[in-house]
Amino acid sequence: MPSNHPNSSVLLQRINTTTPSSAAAAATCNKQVQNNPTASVQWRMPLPCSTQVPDHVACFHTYAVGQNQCCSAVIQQINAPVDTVWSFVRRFDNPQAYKHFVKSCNVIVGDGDVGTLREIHVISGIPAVNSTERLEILDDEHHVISFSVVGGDHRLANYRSVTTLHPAADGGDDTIVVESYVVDIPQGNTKDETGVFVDTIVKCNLQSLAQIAENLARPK
Ligand code: A8S
Repeated sequence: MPSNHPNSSVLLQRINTTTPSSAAAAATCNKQVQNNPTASVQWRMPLPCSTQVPDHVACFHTYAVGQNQCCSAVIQQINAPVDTVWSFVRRFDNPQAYKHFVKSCNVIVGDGDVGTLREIHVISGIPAVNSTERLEILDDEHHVISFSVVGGDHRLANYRSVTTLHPAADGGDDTIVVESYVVDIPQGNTKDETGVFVDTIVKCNLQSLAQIAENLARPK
């Protein structure tokens, strides 16, 4: 690996996801490292090594993943400026603006700051009814939003996701959206099945986000 690569430390962490390097990965990202040697968590960054993301973005997508958990990421390039895409993504109170599986959303506690709780109801045909979700990060400067699932009638216990936006490196006005998550593997399902299920939902959401933002950004 070339030592002058701007993201070299991050790449190293992504390749070495086993316990010895986990402390380094977490420390670089200012995450708390668990000292319990018997704890069966691995620090993981579920981004492909071929994906060039700024270091501060990569850190947000670093997770402590338990043995019964699944962790993955979806990346979507959108032909619209970051601010346009962010105007949809930041609206914790209005996920249905681009998430087509969401039928309705009500804020039940809070006013849009970290700690705000929303209850969403999903459309029929999905093995879920509703979900209670907590806003964990809302960073308008760095374009980072994160929420966790804290209740509801569905199979995705302990779901937590982080979505970041950054401008595409290859010029133009494109935005790169990175959405990663960690979730418990439901009883009766494999890690692969869980990953396919959740990746599909996240991909649908990001494709819909792309369509809406590109439509708004397109010259009339
Ligand atoms: C999101 C991401 C996900 C949403 C999942 C993965 C969910 O809303 C749906 C089906 C489920 O089984 C779980 O960003 C849950 O919203 C569509 C109800 C949480």
